[in-house]
Amino acid sequence: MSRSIGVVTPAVRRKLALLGGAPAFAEPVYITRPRLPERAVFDGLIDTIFQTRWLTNDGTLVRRLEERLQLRLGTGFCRTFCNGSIALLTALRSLDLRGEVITTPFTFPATVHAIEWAGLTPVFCDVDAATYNLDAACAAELISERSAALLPVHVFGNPCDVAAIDALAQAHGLRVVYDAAHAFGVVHRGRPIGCWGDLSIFSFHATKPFHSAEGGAVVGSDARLFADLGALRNSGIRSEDLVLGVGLNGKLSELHAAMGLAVLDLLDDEIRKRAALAGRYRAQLAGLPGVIFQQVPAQTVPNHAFFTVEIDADRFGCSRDALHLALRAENIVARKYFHPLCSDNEAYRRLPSAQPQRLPNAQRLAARILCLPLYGDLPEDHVDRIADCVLSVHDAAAAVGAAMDACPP
Ligand code: T4K
Repeated sequence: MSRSIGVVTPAVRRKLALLGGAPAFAEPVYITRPRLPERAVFDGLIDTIFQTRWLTNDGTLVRRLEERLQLRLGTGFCRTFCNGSIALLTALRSLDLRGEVITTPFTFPATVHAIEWAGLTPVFCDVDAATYNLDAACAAELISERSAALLPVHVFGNPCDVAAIDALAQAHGLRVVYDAAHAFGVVHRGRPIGCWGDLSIFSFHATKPFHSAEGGAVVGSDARLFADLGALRNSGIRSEDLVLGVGLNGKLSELHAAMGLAVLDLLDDEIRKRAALAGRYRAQLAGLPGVIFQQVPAQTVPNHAFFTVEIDADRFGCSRDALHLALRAENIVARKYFHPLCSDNEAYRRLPSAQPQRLPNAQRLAARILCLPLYGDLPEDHVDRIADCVLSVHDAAAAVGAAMDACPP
C-alpha cells in the first residue's frame, strides 16, 4: 500500500468493514479518553481529604485549584463550579440581564439551554464558514433594543473574532460572555483565552484536555462579579446572616478538585501529544478531495481539543453520514459534533432566528462536520489506521454511499 504525506496517491486499500472486510479495530476507538494522573499522585491529594474531613464548600483543594487556574489563565479571578453548564448559567445570572442573548446554533446544547434557564431569549446568529465561530457581521444585524448580551463559543477551542465581537459589544452597550468550554489552555494574540469579554466559562468535563471528571469555571476581572458568583454558586449565601439573590448549589467538591489538581500538571504534555497527533492526521488527509479543515486564526496556540474534518460530499464522493457509518463499522467512534444544530431542537425551533434559511453556514456545517478520535494516549498507529480508513472510504465512495442508502433509517 502506498501513501505519501500530504498527497493522495491511488492505492490498493483494505476492504472496508461496511463492504464485508474485517474491522480495522477489534475494540472501539473513542472520540476521546480522559487523561488520568498517576494513582499515587491522586491518592496523595485524597489523603488530604481524609485527614481534614473536608469534602466540599470552599475546601483547601478547591482554593488551591482556583489559585492555580487563575495564574494559568491570567484573569482577575477564577471561580470553580460543579460543571460548565452551571458555570454558564450562573455567569449569565450574575450579569442581571433581561431580554435577548445572541449566540451560535453550532454548539453543544448546554450553551443555549443556559440562556433559557437564565430566563433569557436566545437569538441564533450564523457562523463563519471557515472558522465555525459566531459571525460578528451577522450578529450586528441581529442587535435590537431587546439585546442584552453576546454569547459566542470558541468552538472546538478555536478563538472567536474577539476584536470584532468586543467592538460590537462596546458600540451597543452589550455584555459578552464567552463559552470557552473547549478552549482551556488556548492562547490567542499572546493572551490566555479567558481574557476577553466580561466573563468566560470553561468546562472541566472528563472529555476535555484539562478535566476534573466533572467541573467548570467562570473567569473575569470585575471584583463585584467575583463576589456575586461566589454567593450565587452557594445558594445565595453571603454570610451567616445574609442571603441575597436566587442562588443554587454549583460548588465543585474536594474530590473533583483533587482530580483537577493532578490533571493540571499533565496538561502541557497532553496538549503536546495532541498537537503531534493532529499534525499526523493533517499530513495524511491534506489534499484529499472534499476534506476541509477548520481555519485557525493567526496568533493562536491551540489546545487540540478536537480534530475535525468537514466533508464536501460532491468532492469526497460520499456524504459525511456515509463516512461516519463506514468508520463505525471499523470500530472508529467518530462523532458528528455539533449536529443537530441547537436551532433545530424542538425547544428552540419556534424562534424566528432559528429558521434554517437564516443560518446557511451553520446548516451546511452541521451536515458536513465529523470529529475524529484525538487524545494524548491515542497511539500513532491508530491515527495512521483511522486516516487510512478515511482514504479507503474516499476510494470506495460510490459503494459506501450505496451501502448507506441501503441501510434502514
Ligand atoms: N458549552 C459547550 C460548547 C460544551 O461543549 C459543553 C460540554 C458545555 C458548554 C457544558 O459543559 P459541561 O456541563 O458538560 O461541563 C460530551 C461532554 O459530556 C460535554 O461536557 C461536552 N461539552 C460535549 C462536547 O461532549 P457527550 O454526550 O458527547 O459525551 P459522551 O458521554 O458521549 O463521551 C464521549 C466519549 O468520551 C465516549 O464515547 C468515551 C469517552 N469517555 C467519556 C466519559 C464521560 C471516557 O472515556 N470516559 C468518560 O468518563 O458530551
